[in-house]
Amino acid sequence: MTQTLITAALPYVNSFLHLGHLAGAYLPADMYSRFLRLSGRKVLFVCGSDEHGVAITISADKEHTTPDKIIDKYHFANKLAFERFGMSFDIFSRTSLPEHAETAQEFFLDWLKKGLLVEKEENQFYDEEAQMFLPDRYVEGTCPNCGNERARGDQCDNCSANYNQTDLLNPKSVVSGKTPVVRSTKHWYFKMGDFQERLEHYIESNATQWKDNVLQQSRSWLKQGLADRAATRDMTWGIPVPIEGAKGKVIYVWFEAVLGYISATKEWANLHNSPEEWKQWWQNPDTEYIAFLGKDNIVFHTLIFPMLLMAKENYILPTNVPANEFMNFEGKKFSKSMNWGIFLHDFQRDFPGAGQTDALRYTIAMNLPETKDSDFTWQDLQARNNNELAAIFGNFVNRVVQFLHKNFDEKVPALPERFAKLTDAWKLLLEDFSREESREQAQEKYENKHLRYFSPNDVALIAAIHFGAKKAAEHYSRFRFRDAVSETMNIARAANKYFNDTAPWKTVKSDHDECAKTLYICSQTIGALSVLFAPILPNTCTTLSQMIGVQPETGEPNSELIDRWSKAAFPAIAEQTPLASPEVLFTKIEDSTIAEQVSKMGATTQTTAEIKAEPSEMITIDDFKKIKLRTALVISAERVPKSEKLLKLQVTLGNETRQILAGIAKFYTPEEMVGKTVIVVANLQPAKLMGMESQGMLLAANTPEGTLALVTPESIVGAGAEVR
Ligand code: B3M
Ligand code: ZN
Repeated sequence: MTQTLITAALPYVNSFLHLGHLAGAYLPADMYSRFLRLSGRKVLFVCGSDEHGVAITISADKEHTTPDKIIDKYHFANKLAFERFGMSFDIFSRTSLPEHAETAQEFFLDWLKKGLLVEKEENQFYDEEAQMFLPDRYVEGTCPNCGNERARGDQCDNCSANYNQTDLLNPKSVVSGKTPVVRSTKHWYFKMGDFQERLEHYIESNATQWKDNVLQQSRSWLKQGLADRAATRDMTWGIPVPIEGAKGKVIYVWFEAVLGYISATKEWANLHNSPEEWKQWWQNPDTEYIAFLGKDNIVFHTLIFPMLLMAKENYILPTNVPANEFMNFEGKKFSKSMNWGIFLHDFQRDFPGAGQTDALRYTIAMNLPETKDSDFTWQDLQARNNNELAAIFGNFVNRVVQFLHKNFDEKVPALPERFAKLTDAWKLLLEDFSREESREQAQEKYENKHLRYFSPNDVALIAAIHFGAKKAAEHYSRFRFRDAVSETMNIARAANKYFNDTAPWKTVKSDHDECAKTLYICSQTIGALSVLFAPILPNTCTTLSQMIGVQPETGEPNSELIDRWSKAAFPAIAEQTPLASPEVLFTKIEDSTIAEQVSKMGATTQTTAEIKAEPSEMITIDDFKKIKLRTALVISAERVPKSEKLLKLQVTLGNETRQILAGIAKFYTPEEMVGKTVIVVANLQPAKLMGMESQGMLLAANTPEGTLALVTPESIVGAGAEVR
């Protein structure tokens, strides 16, 4: 295959982008696109806003506005935030465009013509007060499978079970809060079962290439058997069902949003005055198609979307769907309502520098949830920025550029007569390396073979670049982005070691020719790093290229199809190239900056004045010391019959077990509690509740929404630890 189509899941425009979105789908997709372009591959990188579905209408209700205003607010905000984050989309479209509706309706009519839709009357919840049928997210109730009391209409976030909304227990309308009635309504169901075998074959034919998490979810859906699934909804917001008798009904968002990748490509083709060119991507067997997304979107891209493409015929299918898991924030899931997480536009406001954006990219990339959930912390951002980007990469560049400014007339050194043929020898050395499997082998074999031109230190550094670039490429090709980034940073480490080991500050006096050669090699190394770091640090690599007087190449859209990656280890910067004035690539992030950000985490909207205790509430330190706070591990948990509020917990304080009745049943399920480490008041007089003894009290914070959030230690401390 000669070209690669890349899509990133179309974000719902119901809220701002946060760091979890970037880690789940967008940063990996951008790194992959840039890496391929830098490797000379023809790439089309497609994304856009997902503007239909109940996620939008719920958000509009919450913000007391209308869906069309909500989609504009978040579409443009997200588009700008993506641009500032360095996303190199070829097109960032939106599914509210007429071209998308045309595409979706064309597919729908094709399904009808091919007999893939069956009309069914179905029971659905109807809110008599709001006078509307209730789409899935408009109903909340108790999950029929696990008892989670905050389950949504069609899917339980707690146990991932899928069910018909009328199976929900104790249903409540999200619109009016009332109990809905059941009314019959007609919908068009897609006969997914017709594709069971083809999809099973499709999944298993990719099994050796796809990630386990993706295979597991896809296989479990197939194992349950693909039942008919409603492809329409009773809603006014969305793409109208294009047939008689379907007034007030729209195409179910997941049956049209994935078609948004195709309509976005059509928009791209039109913008390039080549309206038919979209077919060169979607209807061309020479296209490799990689779909990036988070784990909650997997089956819509491995089963639903392939099924719709199979139904239409002549379309390619995803070659790979390298879904990531979730990135949490400071140990907890992102929560807009609890102000827990970092919105991208907030980060960009507080850290506007291009290098700071790259520091965020690097920190996320080094901690991507590729096989399991991962965690973003402010401390990690500071450490990655200060101890790696600044202290390793930035330090090497700064020392070389400063040295060149001071000792080589602000230019890349000319090679002395003695080394006039150095680049020819460099070529031969790389040919030697290309016959070796590992850097260690190559270094040992050749460190004394080219002594006429290269010292063992020179060979070591050139080997680090050659094999580092090769390994990073292998990692990118297997969607192992963390490994690719680590491999690249190791090259910068080798470069720093080279500068130290060759000690040019000495040879500039003792052997100027040797010094010129050393700094020539350092200059070429900066050139190599400006290509190899580009997928991760596009802003820094642009600055770097300008500093060393070369054209920036960072894998932008419409790049020339030149394979710069595999040539990165070979000199690309001419002798005597004039240098621009040195710039600091990464400014140190101070503790105070991090402390300020940490203090904002989960902050309510209350001002500090409102929080200040009244004088009468003031206690002395001795008063406080009377309260015995301890960590406790929850070893069992169960509901209390006839109580909506209480959970009966057995907790251990290390050397003793206590029974505690806690009023948290509305916010935590028994399953969620077992294994949690909580903070308890251990010297509280025992109390009788519902005839049972409670021997202590858990600490929990009130949230702005009136829910409770347990107070837990931020790192593992065990049970019975004193809390002061
Ligand atoms: N908008 C889900 C999400 O934003 C959905 C992805 C659509 S990809 C076609 O998480
Ligand atoms: Zn459940």
